[in-house]
Amino acid sequence: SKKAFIFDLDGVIVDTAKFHFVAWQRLAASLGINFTEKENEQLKGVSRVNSLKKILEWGDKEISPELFQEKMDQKNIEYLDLIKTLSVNDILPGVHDFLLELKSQNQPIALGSASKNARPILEKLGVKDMFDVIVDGTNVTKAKPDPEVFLNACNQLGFSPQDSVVFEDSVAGVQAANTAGMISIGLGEKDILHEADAVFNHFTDMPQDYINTLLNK
Ligand code: B16
Ligand code: MG
Repeated sequence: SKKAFIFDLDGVIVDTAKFHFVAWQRLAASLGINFTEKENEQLKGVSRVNSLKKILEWGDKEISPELFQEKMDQKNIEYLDLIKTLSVNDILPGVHDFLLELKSQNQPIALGSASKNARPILEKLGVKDMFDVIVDGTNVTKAKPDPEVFLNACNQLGFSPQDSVVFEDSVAGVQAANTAGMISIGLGEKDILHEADAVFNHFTDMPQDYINTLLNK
């Protein structure tokens, strides 16, 4: 039987977190704020607006709405510059093979990302056409841990949440999948993503037995 397979983008399909980090760090510095890697961890899966709000909060700084908008634009320009050389070589280990396996079984595939840059990134990676449905930061109003992004994806694919599987690298994303009543699979560290139904370091660590169970084979 079929399931809806929903993938987060940053941290699951491609490691863009390192580029978000550099861009946010430069931006924070321009405001005289020190921004650490630990803080960056908390921004994973968080929208651009909410990320800047958090950085200002941590730096105990207030700025005008005009400057806020300017800083958001500036961050995205930096980020786009950092990711301009992304290519098929940047797809995380095992992702492409797993997508191919799902495709060969005619399993529906969706993207569920907070990023407004999701479509051009999937294009650079050469996998955009493998997605039947793309839900990203341009379609969604409520950010993870709100389940909106994943519910929207499974609705568009015509599946119920119980028959949907979500792959996530962020705590907020795992919580969103759980709240939606979906199967949540964490990609990353077990102690950080302990709320997920299962956690693997990479797709290459996901045993074939486990994949078969997901596919009810
Ligand atoms: P953008 P995901 C999220 O993507 C990132 O994890 C997060 O760090 C970023 O701030 C957010 O997208 C917004 O991205 O600035 O490109 O719109 O993990 O939900 O795929
Ligand atoms: Mg992510």
